[in-house]
Amino acid sequence: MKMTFRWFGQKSDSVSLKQIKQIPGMTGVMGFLDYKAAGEVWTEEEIRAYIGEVRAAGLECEVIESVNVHEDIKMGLPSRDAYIESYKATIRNLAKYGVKVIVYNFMPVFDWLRTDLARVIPEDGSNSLYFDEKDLGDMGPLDIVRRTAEASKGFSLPGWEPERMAELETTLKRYEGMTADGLRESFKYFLEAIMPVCEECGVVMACHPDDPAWPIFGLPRVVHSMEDFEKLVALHPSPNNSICLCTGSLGSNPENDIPAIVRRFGAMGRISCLHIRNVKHLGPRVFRESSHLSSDGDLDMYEIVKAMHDTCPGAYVRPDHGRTIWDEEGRPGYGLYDRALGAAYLNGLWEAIDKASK
Ligand SMILES: [Mn+2]
Repeated sequence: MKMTFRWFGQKSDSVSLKQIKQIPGMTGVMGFLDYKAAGEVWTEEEIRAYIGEVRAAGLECEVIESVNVHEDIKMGLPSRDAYIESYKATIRNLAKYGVKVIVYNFMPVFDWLRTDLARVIPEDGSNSLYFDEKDLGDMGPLDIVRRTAEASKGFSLPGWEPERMAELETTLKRYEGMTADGLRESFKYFLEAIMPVCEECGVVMACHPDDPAWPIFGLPRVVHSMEDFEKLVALHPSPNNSICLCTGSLGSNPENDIPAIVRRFGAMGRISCLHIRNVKHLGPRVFRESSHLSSDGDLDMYEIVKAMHDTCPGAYVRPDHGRTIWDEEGRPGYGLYDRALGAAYLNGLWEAIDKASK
């Protein structure tokens, strides 16, 4: 297990590299350039600057997140080839600076989605990200974009980049008639185009599951269950076509057996990294993000870490979203305190499981 932390860069993160470095067991960051639009090439200069800073703080940057896939690629438009060429250029540039894993997703239009970014947890007065499908029905896509932007406390939110959301109505219209199979066809085309480059420069692509783990606003989604992952790995046989196993995203659907999914694809060598967090189900399609502790949510963290230990022990891990606690000011889900507690807890589970296995 290589323990890491998401870091948005000096200008846009409330957490410093020094703070990250001081969390026990931290080996590096999962890097992120929050100002890059989907389809833009990440230049060598930008990558060198970001990774240089990380390394100067004594941390590694072997995983980069959210190199977003342009909507034209997902829609399968003729213009996709140019965007795929840009994507390949970004892969090559990242590889030159030691990046080994790129996390991405293939969700049309919307990335992760919540209906409240700061829902108070009555038991202890902390707050966390919250979702209720009923609220979504009342709001509609444009309302949810406006509300999410307003609630972001001035921080950019990954997946909610303003330029992606600006043309929302047009984009939604263009997806009309797109089926899950159609989306998968576009996915296959994308993977077939980029896999040779990944193999050539030693970069593994890690697909992040849909969050929440079902289709929203009538848009198809194809990465949110054991069956979907079976189809995803079958889209391209290369081990460079891998999964970023996000327990909280998959866990939004109580029917997903996360430890079983980790075991299945870990044993196949298709899990290169994990986002680990816990969720508490409050009703059908209603949930909040809880602390990492198993008894605070509905996921069994011991079983998840054990499955990882048994099948993909070398994977990169990061504590995913945390609650906002101790009156911290920061980006919703990405404060320091609760994620640091999550990392410490995961380290403890790992040590116990590892020693017991010997
Ligand atoms: Mn995640």
